[in-house]
Amino acid sequence: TAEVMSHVTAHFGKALDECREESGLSTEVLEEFKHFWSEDFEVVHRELGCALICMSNKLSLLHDDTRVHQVNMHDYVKSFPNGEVLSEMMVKLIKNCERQYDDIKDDCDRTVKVAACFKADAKKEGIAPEITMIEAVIEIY
Ligand code: BOM
Repeated sequence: TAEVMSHVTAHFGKALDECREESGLSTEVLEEFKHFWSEDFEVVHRELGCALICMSNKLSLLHDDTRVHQVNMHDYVKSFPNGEVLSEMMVKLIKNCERQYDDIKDDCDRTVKVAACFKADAKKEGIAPEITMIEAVIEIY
């Protein structure tokens, strides 16, 4: 659900600051991670892909080839309130997006495409959070 996704986003977004330097993602492109879900934020910058890899690695959510680690992602999402209702759907959507962009060799380029695909599909499935929902839980983490 979007409610659960707001928790995951609020927690996951905390890793952004640690990853700014190595990813080269400027605050002009993305000031706070919650804006990832904003209607008018376009998921297109290669640096965002690099940042997502860096952030995910801090939480051991990826394999060495940067594809999602299903077990760890499952456990991570399940660790949030009501997480078990979102974890399977989330892994399913990401895997489905990974399949569509498997031919892109550059890890950062591929990951930003996967992330854009995931954002679009999450909206279609009604599990994309509103910014206000993320703001409501961001102080917990
Ligand atoms: O093969 C690439 C795997 C990387 C997946 C990253 C997709 C995540 C998109 C960004 C949105 C994040 C919101 C919550 C945290 C999810 C881990």
